[in-house]
Amino acid sequence: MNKPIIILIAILSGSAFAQTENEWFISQFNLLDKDSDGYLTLAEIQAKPDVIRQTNFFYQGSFEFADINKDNLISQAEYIANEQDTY
Ligand SMILES: [Ca+2]
Ligand SMILES: [Ca+2]
Repeated sequence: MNKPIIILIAILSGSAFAQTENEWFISQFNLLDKDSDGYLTLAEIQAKPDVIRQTNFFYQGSFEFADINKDNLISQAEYIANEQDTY
């Protein structure tokens, strides 16, 4: 009877880790989103070089790369997808 409980704990702790990682990305996103409209503009990103240094935006052309739908805005989903990419 113990086995399902152990598996359940393993699943829960796995998702808890992913949750923590996403929460970190969202907290960084919110720091960058100066007008809190849920999107990052290039100006908003350039305004926070200290935050950007800790993200995947810290290289030339990264804004264009992260902007998947090419609307010149980085949504929270686009931001998280870009941060989850490892180079
Ligand atoms: Ca914004
Ligand atoms: Ca976009």
